[in-house]
Amino acid sequence: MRRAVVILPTYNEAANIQPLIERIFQVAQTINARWELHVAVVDSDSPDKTGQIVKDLISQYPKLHLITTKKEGLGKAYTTGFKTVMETLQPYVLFEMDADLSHDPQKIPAFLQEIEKGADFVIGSRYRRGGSIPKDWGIDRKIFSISANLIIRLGFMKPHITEWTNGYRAIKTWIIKKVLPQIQNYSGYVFQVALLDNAIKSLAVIREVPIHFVDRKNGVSKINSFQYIVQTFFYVFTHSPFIKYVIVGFIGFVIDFLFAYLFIHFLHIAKVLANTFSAEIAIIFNFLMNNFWSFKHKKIVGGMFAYLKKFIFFNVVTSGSIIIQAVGMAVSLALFGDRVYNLLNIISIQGWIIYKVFIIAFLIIPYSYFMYNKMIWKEK
Ligand SMILES: Nc1nc2c(ncn2[C@@H]2O[C@H](COP(=O)(O)OP(=O)(O)O)[C@@H](O)[C@H]2O)c(=O)[nH]1
Ligand SMILES: [Mg+2]
Repeated sequence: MRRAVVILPTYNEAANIQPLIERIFQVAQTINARWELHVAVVDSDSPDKTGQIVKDLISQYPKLHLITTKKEGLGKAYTTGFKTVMETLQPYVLFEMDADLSHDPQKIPAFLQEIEKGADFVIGSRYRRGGSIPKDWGIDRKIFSISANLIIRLGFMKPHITEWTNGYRAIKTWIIKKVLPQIQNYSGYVFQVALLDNAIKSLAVIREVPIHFVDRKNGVSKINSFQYIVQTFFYVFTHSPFIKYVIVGFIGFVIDFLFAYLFIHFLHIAKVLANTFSAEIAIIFNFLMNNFWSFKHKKIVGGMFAYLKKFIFFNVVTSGSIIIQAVGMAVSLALFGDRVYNLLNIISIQGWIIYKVFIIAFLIIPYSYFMYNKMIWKEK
């Protein structure tokens, strides 16, 4: 029999915690005999005595546990909970669930079913078909939640993962063990994004089940929206391989120009040769930066020979972009003409510059990113 432990972080959930625990243990009676369900409440010393309510319920529910922590934010509560539960209960799966009745325990069997089918990390998604956010949310809250998830999805180039921020999940213990060192410094709500990001980078099999999110009826939300938005965007910006790859590409472009200029004006090397050298320097820079920064979670292994092989591939992929540039430019010139555009009658700009920007943004960047992920920094 495998053990699943539902971790419920609480801060002032006195009005919600008892009905929630009762509902979870009702569901526990209906799940198949392969699973044994426990509940661990991680209470940050709530002044409203949430902890005491849980303590009083333990005699009635032997599979209920209470962990008490200081008030240090949601992320810290979860990491403390994970560690304690892994040491004391040897779970196979850990659940995250809000304790304000926003997450329906009836969904637990659906999560376990996905685990049994081979998932390592099951996300309860409000944005998958069949899931929902509350109808009565104000338009501002709807726009905020939808766009935040969309931006994270695109920032990480993982469009098939529809939900990053919600905390109803089932996660196999090995993943938590593996990513704990990377996530334990995220004390706030951004912890949820960091946990999923690290699980993906650990090659966890991710699945989603649709959920209906219900607004809390008792108590108040503890989220600090402003801090949350800032931390989330900062996290995506500093951890997205795609954004790093774009930054590296841009710096590589500047390096190419600088060296070409240097070679031509100071070393008086012929222009064609100078540009060939500068391009190769930029290519070497891009290769190293992508390997040790953008795609460092999939760094090349296997010594000098493996590096050399991948570096040659890298040059082949880069040659591909030169061909795309050439064909793209020829097609653009033929379609739109070799002419000057007057933008709002303020500045005039040569057509080829506009075409080049579009070719780089919509063809070269996606092409190279796709090829790097498929040929050079493959998931192992
Ligand atoms: N232990 C603990 N739980 C927290 C803390 N902050 C939030 N929670 C719990 O995390 C869950 C989600 O928080 P909530 O305030 O409902 O956030 P919202 O749903 O995003 O508005 C609830 O069960 C909270 O009680 C904290 O600092 N410590
Ligand atoms: Mg809530």
